[in-house]
Order: sequence, then structure tokens, then C-alpha cells
Amino acid sequence: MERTFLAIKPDGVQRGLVGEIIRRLEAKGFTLVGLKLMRVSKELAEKHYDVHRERPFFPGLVAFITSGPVVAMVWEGEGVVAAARKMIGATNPLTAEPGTIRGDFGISIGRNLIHGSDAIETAQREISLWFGNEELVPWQPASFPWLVES
Ligand code: D4T
Repeated sequence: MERTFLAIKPDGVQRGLVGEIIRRLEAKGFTLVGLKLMRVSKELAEKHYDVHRERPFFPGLVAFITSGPVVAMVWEGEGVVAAARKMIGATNPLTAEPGTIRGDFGISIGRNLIHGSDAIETAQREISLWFGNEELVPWQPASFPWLVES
């Protein structure tokens, strides 16, 4: 089953949006299989954002993601990688569509509330970077037959 990595960034945690964000993903029908509140080390932040290492915003991005608690999550479901990106919205919250998490709750690209893996391969890399296998809990919600046609 497809999985994605999502992380509520320090701004999302500080603004009290953890419950709202988890609520949206639960209500949609995806399954939470990994969850932890953590302080991100500089080493983990730099590895996570490695593709942006040469970009001018990289130091600020690392400083921001390590500045407060982050909620790291793994969600499961058919098509969850692309669907979660859609629910999150465009990188810049000012232009993100209303109805998306960034579109509803943000105004600044440097405070865009949540990260979501951008492809299945990226999700696999990020899940193994952020979670140990023993931290993931495979389960099937009792509502599953009411969400997915067998
Ligand atoms: P993440 O990776 O956080 O889910 O965001 P996106 O996938 O939507 O966007 P991204 O990888 O292009 O950017 C990563 C991260 O960097 C911040 N950022 C980005 C920034 O502060 N200034 C910028 O100009 C850009 C492009 C926001 C998200």
C-alpha cells in the first residue's frame, strides 16, 4: 500500500493546527501509520532538504525547521502521495487554493505549515530517514470496506 511522509512544521505546531491537519487527513480516509512529535536536529534537517542545499533559502529553511517541535507522520492509502500534496496546496500559501491547508491557513512561503513528499520514491526515502521500521504500525481501520470498493 502506498505511503507518504508528512511533517507539520514548527509554525503549524505553534499555531495550534496539529489537530486540524490530522483531522483533514483522517476525514479524507487515509490511515495514520506513524506519528511523533520531535525536535529536528540540524543533521536531519540538512539531509531532508539536501536537494535545496545550493539554494539561497537553504540556511533559513534549516534554521526554521529546527526552531521548534515538528510533528512527523506517515500516512497510508491508495494514491496518498499525490492526494496529500493536493490537500496541502501550492508551496506559496498566498497563491495556494482556498480549501487546501496552506491556502486556508498561511500567507508566507517561509511559513508554509507542512511538508509532504512530492513522489513515491521521495516518500520512501523520507520515511526511512525520519522513522525506524519499528515505529510504523500497519493496521486496517474498521471503516476500510466503507472507504474502498473491494
Ligand atoms: P516542502 O518540501 O516543504 O513540502 O515544500 P514544497 O515541496 O511545496 O516546496 P519546495 O520543495 O520547493 O520547497 C521546500 C521548502 O522551502 C521553502 N522555500 C521554498 C522557501 O523558504 N523559499 C523559497 O523560495 C522556496 C522555493 C518552502 C518549502
